[in-house]
Amino acid sequence: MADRRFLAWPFFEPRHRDLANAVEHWARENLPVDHADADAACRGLVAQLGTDGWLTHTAIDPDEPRGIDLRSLCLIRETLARHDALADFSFAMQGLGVGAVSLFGSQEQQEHLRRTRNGTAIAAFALSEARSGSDVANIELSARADADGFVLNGEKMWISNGGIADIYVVFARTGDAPAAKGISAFLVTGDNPGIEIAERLEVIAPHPLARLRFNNCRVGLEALIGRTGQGFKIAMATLDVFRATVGAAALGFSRRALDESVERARERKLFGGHLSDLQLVQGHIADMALAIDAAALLVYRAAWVKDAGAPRVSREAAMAKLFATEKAQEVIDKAVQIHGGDGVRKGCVVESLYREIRALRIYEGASEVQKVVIARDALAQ
Ligand code: COS
Repeated sequence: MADRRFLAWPFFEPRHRDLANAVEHWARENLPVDHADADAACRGLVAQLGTDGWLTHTAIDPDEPRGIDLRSLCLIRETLARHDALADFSFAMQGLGVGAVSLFGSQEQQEHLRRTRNGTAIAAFALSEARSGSDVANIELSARADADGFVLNGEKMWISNGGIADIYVVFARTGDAPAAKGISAFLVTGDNPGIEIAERLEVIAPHPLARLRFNNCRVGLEALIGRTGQGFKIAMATLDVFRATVGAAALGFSRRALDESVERARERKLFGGHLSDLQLVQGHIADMALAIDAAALLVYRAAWVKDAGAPRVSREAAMAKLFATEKAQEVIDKAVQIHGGDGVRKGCVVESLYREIRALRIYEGASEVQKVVIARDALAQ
């Protein structure tokens, strides 16, 4: 059972503590699911998370557009991640996928959120390209304006939920303005005949992931999110909200790694005592517990600052994501060490955590990008 004393921290309101308890209860009843077929698992998870109401936290309510509560998102992500990485993935993508619609969408576009919030539509965020993952200002996928709207041509890479999504938010180059100023955001439905799954991508921690090809993909004027040329800022503002939640997922993985390690250290007998009697092992456990609390402080600080109405949380979000994901990698590595041979054995919880954590240091802004954001902020003060 993970340490839950953090719930007493002043970042939270009583409703957050109730939410954390409710989602913990739900996760214990329903997770983990079978991962043998990742597409089927994710479809099932989105449907169930929708039916049971959890996805209402991922996007704004079109009837009462009040904004996204970031502390709730983080609490749900860390709890789901502690029980099942695919459940966390499915939940998270429903938020990031249509994050731009929650934040900048028209009333008509926000109607789509009814379906992502009830789990009947799967969402995806199509920003990265083969030659522009970190360097977003360099994206090449083109959106040419014509009489009826726009025609998209080009490719997107590393698109989570690619292949199973019903709604994509796609960032493309419109007009002649250079770099960041020439990018716009579009809402494209998965049934558009101009979207093709060029390749399904297999990774160390399997989840639906694809390279997408846009082949004369036609969208109407109503597909444009915000105005032309605003796409870069829309992407950055969306990432500012969701990056702290990546830190929260890493925190969930870390907490699970610590729980597994404590159990192992208490049970495993060697040298006439228990693993937990060895001071070097105690040193590992102490490092893990310390990293977890420090990461949690940064994650919930970022969420609290955002919920308190800060106009921009780039710095706080970058610190939370950077620290929580990098430390989770170290925490999980120690957990593998404490488990010895079992730690690298398929089927062992810490073996899967070791694979699951790696991508979090890359996606939604690699650790190096977070350092750029933090350093630019410090230098600008
Ligand atoms: N919110 C609002 N506006 C922002 C912003 C933010 N968080 N960050 C930057 N902007 C604005 C800047 O103010 C600037 O506007 P002006 O030209 O009006 O001054 C404009 O956007 C360009 O910003 P900047 O010059 O900082 O852009 P760079 O090309 O140097 O990019 C980084 C900066 C590297 C931080 C950015 O490209 C980035 O975050 N990359 C990683 C992307 C990512 O997460 N990819 C993963 C995809 S999802 S799996």
